[in-house]
Amino acid sequence: MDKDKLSNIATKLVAQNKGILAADESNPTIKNRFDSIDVESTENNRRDYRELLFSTDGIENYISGIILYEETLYQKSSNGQLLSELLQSKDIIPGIKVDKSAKDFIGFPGEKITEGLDGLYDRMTNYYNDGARFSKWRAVITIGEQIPSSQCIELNAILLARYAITSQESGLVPIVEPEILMDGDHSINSCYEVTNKTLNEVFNQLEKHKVNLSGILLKPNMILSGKESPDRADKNEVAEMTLKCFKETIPENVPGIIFLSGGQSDLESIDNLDAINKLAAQKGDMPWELSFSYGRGLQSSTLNKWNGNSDNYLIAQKEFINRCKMVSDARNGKLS
Ligand code: 5MM
Repeated sequence: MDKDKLSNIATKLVAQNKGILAADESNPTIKNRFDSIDVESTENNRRDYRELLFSTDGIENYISGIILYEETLYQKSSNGQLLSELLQSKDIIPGIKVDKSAKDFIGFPGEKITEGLDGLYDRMTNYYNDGARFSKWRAVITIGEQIPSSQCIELNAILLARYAITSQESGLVPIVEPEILMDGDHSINSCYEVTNKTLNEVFNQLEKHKVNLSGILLKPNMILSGKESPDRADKNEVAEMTLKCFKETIPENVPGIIFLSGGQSDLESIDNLDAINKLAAQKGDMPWELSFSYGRGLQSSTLNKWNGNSDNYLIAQKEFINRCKMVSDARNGKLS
């Protein structure tokens, strides 16, 4: 494991103006997205849609890296070029989702635990040889009646730490993603408390398992009210609470925080990112880059414009580049 190499990649992924596109939907998830526009989730359709995104002119000005699902790493574009090589030719770094998804946490109803440690080092070594330079593992924490349990937080944190050290050993920068879901009617204070507890435990385990913090990126949720909360906090409160929580929990040598968009609408996720960066600039003492690793926040409007119809290709690409620029402006706190 070359420490400098890892931290150089991590730093490049959160370069000014830039962030990450999460295009690593597993097959069940992309099927849900395609169902919403009535498109069948075949291997070709998944390839066509992702090729549309990746080949959009100019995205390299806003996108530093793209997280791929394993299938996509080995797919070729319509003119026979590997999609990962298409990305490299634009100086976009290919990454890979390596977890095997969140499964029911047996004995703890309503909670999930992420699987995927078996054979992980060998898989990641192969991904490195096939061009990937970073990886991602997502843990999911649910807020509800009597949950999350401390067992769920602790075990997910241990698994994130084992994943992260294994990833660094294989040469891939780990993106550590503990997502507190926004499903439910909880208050912003509950989200703050659960996120605080979870991030503390995640960094406790990362340190115990000897993960080099300057060679990771953290992919957390923002501090938000639950989706069904009757009294949802506005973007200014979201920004205040998010930065307060991070100052209390995230070590200064982590180079970057790349938010997920979660269950927010795409515009809400962009507005909140902008408010967070505006406040960070005002405060002036944030040690980490505050960027994005958006899936739905970047893709939703493009997916709808495409609608599975090749006649809409250019219109969809135009939508995508506009959305990339907007999210990049928000990442700089410069959304007008
Ligand atoms: C793009 O979706 C990723 C994979 O999800 P599944 O394992 O459920 O298929 C997901 O991890 C994603 O990277 C993050 O949730 C961020 O995406 P959003 O849409 O929340 O920004």
